[in-house]
Amino acid sequence: MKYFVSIVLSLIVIVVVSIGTFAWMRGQGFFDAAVSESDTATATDLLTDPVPESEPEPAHALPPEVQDSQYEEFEAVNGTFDRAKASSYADWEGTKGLTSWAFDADANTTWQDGVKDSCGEGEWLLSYNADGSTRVISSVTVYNGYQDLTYNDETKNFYQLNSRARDVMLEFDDGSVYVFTIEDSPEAQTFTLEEPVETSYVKFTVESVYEGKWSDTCISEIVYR
Ligand SMILES: [Ca+2]
Repeated sequence: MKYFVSIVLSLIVIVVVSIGTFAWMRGQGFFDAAVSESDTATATDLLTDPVPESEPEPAHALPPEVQDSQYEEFEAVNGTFDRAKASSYADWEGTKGLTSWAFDADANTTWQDGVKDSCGEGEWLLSYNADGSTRVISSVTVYNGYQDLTYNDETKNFYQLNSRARDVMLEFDDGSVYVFTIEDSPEAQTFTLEEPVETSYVKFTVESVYEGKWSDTCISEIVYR
C-alpha cells in the first residue's frame, strides 16, 4: 500500500510538472515562434524571389547526345564536320555498317542501322566538331542505300535487298528543322536549305524507309556543304 501511494504521488508530480512546463513554453512563445517563422519565410520568399525565368539556351550549344559515350565517335573525313556519332550501327557476325562509313568520302562503304527488330525508323546520325565550333550549312548530299559495287552485280542487288532511307529530318542547334524526301535511287541526291544555317551540329534522323528484303537500312554517304 505504501508503494502504491508513492507511485500515485510520483505520477501526479510528473503530470503537474509537465503541464507547468508546457504552459510556460507556450507563454514564452515557443510554438508561436515556429509558426510565425514559417509564415515569415514564405512571405519573404514571395517578396524577394522573383518568378524564376527559364535559362536562355546558350547559342550554338552541342546536343546532349555528344556527351553520351554509348555511341561510336570517330573523325569524319568527308568535309564539313570532323566528328560524328549514330544512335546505332550494325556490327555483328556477317554484317558490319559502321557510322564512320557514312562520312568517309567513299560511296562504296555504308552505314547500316543496328536495330534488329525494325527498319531503323527514328535512328539518327549526328555530325559536329570536336571543338564545338560552328559551320554554315546550305545543303546536304545523300548517297542512299548499300552502294558497294563489288557486292552489286547481275546476280545480287544489295541496294534493293537492304532498306533505304526515305523521309529525313535535319535538326540544327537553333532548333530549326529541315525535312526532305530522298528518292529511291542510288544516284547522289542534293537537297538545298531555304536559308543557310550556322550551326554547331546537324542531326540527321531517318523518319521512314523504303523497305528491302532485309530490315537493315543503309546510307552510303552524307555530305554537308
Ligand atoms: Ca561511305
